[in-house]
Amino acid sequence: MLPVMAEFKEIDSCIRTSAREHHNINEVFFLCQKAVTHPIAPIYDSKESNLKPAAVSALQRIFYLCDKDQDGLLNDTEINQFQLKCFDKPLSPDDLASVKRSIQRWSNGADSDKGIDVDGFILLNKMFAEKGRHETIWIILRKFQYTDSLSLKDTFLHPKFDVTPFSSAELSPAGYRFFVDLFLLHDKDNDGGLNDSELATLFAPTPGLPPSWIDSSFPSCTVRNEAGYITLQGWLAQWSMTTFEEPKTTLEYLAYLGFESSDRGGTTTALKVTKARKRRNKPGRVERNVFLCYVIGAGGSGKSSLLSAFLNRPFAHTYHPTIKPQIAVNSVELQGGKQCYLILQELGELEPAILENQSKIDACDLLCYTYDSSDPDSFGHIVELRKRHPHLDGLPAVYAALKADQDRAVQRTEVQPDQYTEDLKMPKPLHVTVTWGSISEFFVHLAESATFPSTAFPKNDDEPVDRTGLYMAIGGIVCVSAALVVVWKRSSFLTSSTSS
Ligand SMILES: Nc1nc2c(ncn2[C@@H]2O[C@H](COP(=O)(O)OP(=O)(O)OP(=O)(O)O)[C@@H](O)[C@H]2O)c(=O)[nH]1
Ligand SMILES: [Mg+2]
Repeated sequence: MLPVMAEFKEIDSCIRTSAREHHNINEVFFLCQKAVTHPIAPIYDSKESNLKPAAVSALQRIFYLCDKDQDGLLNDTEINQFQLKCFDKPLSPDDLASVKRSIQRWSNGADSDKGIDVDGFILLNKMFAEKGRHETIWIILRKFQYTDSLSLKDTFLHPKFDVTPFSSAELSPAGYRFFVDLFLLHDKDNDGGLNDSELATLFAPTPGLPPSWIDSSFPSCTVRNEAGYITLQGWLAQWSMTTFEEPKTTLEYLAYLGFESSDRGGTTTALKVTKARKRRNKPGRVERNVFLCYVIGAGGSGKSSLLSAFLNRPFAHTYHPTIKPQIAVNSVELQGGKQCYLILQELGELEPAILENQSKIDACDLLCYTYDSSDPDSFGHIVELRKRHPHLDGLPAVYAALKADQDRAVQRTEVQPDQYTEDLKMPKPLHVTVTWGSISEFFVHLAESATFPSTAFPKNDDEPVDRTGLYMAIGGIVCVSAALVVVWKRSSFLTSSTSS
């Protein structure tokens, strides 16, 4: 058999057996079974005497995930954690020393005192394959959720996670913690930003940046430092937005990046679903932390500049009309210190299509109508738009008169903006400009309006609501009723005095 086996490498094993003498009966069935449950062919190329490329890249990814401190080496603690995860038992110090010795011998004396590097790890697995212990490799691969064809299990990448209508997905505290730790681990130079190479190593165990990030020209859609590198604040804002818009992508990347929940609950424990939002103009706070706001208004009214200012970018005089929709996401601190994330989206050429799309409208938390207060032809766009899309009145809205640093022009509309909003029983347009530092207060106002949507709806006389929030509203009701009591008393006094 030996020459035959030497010629046909795909022969897994050969064993002498006899039914009459009951010799090696169990063994032959064991080998047959093993050939099926732990096949060598997908992981080892016997002709080349090498692990196959797909197996090598899976093992490299596993090495990377086990290298918790990202120093390029598995130290003793990391090796033990790996051993426990895969084989449910620790490695004895003697075994550990012998593993290291073998690697050292095979790799021509490379120093493995500090730990095992990725080449050593691959070499170790190659040794398993060569010694016929390839089931060990399969145990490792399967523990890390690989299928028999060496792809990651679909149920692992895409677990069941439903977002009910009128709800949204957000990161849970465990999810935020994971992304904070990941950022800090990869900011090797401690400059508070992830540069291109740091991002590349962070995304090494994944297929690369999520496609939607590339579409929204990441990282330009979120907060960056002076060098242009994404900051921790921007990183968390980016994941908040991804989770809001496509929770499946976040779940997929949590799996690729090695998220492990404390209670073995899987990647879905990093997410949560918000309460369904029913009547939008109901007074009170919406139980969400991530809000989507469409910024709509005439061309050149200053929408893109507003998005830039939201990301703390310096003001630019040059005008580049927006064609593709643009996004800016950042965190905002509400009055009282609570933090939320606001996604500002300028719709570009897709404005009519998005405003006609019911699911896009359902996903939107707030509209920000903008016009250029120095351009007499700017406000007309809002008037037209509201006429053309009457269903927009179902959304809370804020009116913004931009470029307040310039001379105010009389708008060529039938009614002037202040009167227009007053007729709608809406708060008057806020005059703001990105050239003043106080613009940040405007973003807080947007976030507050999304949080307390009833404040951004037409004022209802039966239910007086002030836009400074629910507490003010309650105060208002108390004041009105007190006034009514006084009036009633006076009139009853008058009637009683006249009758007497
Ligand atoms: N003085 C002044 N100029 C501003 C202000 N905001 C924007 N601009 C300028 O107005 C021009 C148009 O601004 P954009 O932000 O590109 O306008 P936009 O609404 O995004 O325009 P479209 O994308 O074409 O719809 C640019 O040249 C800006 O520099 C502001 O507050 N004050
Ligand atoms: Mg623009």
